[in-house]
Amino acid sequence: MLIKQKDPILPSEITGESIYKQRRVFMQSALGLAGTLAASNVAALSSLPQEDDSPKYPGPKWLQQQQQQSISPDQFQAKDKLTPYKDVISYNNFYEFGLDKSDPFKRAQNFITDPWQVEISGEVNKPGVYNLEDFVKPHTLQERIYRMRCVEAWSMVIPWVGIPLADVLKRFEPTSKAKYIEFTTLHDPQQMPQQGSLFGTLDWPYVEGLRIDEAMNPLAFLATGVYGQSMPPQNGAPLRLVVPWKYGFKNIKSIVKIRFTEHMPKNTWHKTAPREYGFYANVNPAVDHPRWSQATERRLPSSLFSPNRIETLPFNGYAEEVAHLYKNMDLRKWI
Ligand SMILES: Nc1nc2c(c(=O)[nH]1)N[C@H]1C(S)=C(S)[C@@H](COP(=O)(O)O)O[C@H]1N2
Ligand SMILES: [Mo]
Repeated sequence: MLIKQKDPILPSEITGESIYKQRRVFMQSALGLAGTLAASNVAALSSLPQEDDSPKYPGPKWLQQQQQQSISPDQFQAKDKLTPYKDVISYNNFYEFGLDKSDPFKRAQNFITDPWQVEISGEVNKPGVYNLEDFVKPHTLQERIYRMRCVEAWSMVIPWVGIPLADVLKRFEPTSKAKYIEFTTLHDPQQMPQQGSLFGTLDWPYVEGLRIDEAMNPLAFLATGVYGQSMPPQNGAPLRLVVPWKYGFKNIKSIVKIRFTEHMPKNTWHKTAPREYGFYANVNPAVDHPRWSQATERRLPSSLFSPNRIETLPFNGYAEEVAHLYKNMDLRKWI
């Protein structure tokens, strides 16, 4: 990955984080009322941190309604301090919109994410093209607070909204030949300037994959939003993968295709630099990237004077949940 020796732009001057936390406590107690939300509570649920002037992304009506009906905080709630909303939406990797961390925020604001369809194909009994609404509606939205560790050695803590990947995949009835899942990002050079660039960066569209047992692990998540609302375009609206024990590049954005396959998919970064990036990409402080150490990370927000460098944990701190998936594998080889 192209590493920029720069400090993150927009270090958090104002954060909406404390208000957000209060709201979450409120939300949990409101949800405790066995679904009897008064209209006033519903209004409170949909309100976002007011002191933060960062843009909000309302998303489609049906999703707003679903968010207001219920977002259940489930068991996966990292205790780490949340990365402020401002940083989550303005320090991004989304190469389709440019290579600088600030490019996605600057260039993705008009990205059309509604209507949206997802094509399901390959080794399944129920292939088809589904409207995002039909894809998401059958599920209860959950909130999960996960650490996200980029392979470039920075990290964030993000409150995602979304649905468990396993629940979604099972609906399409995978056949016994489905050994891997392949995900593909939208290809639309009209909207994604870097896809039309003559200075080819990546082989578009962006592709990622998981082994089926990884995809079925309870941690694997399909996110439709952050901070209690719909996904900002720069974060991969309207649907992106979140696999928190793996390096950030596995978390493919703006998904339009999910294919069940017998063979290991060729993921974009592995194709681009096979000696530097593998298929598995499990966070591993013991195996350095050929060009830098993976032993520590900069936890955002971080600056020159306050780098906030912390130790990187095996499987990004999720070993208990996922280490068993790799027990017979040499993780120095299978990077
Ligand atoms: N389609 C697509 N998905 C992508 C990327 C990308 O360039 N294109 N970048 C990846 C990388 S390297 C990281 S670290 C995360 C960043 O997610 P965030 O911008 O929401 O923090 O998205 C991942 N998903
Ligand atoms: Mo990344």
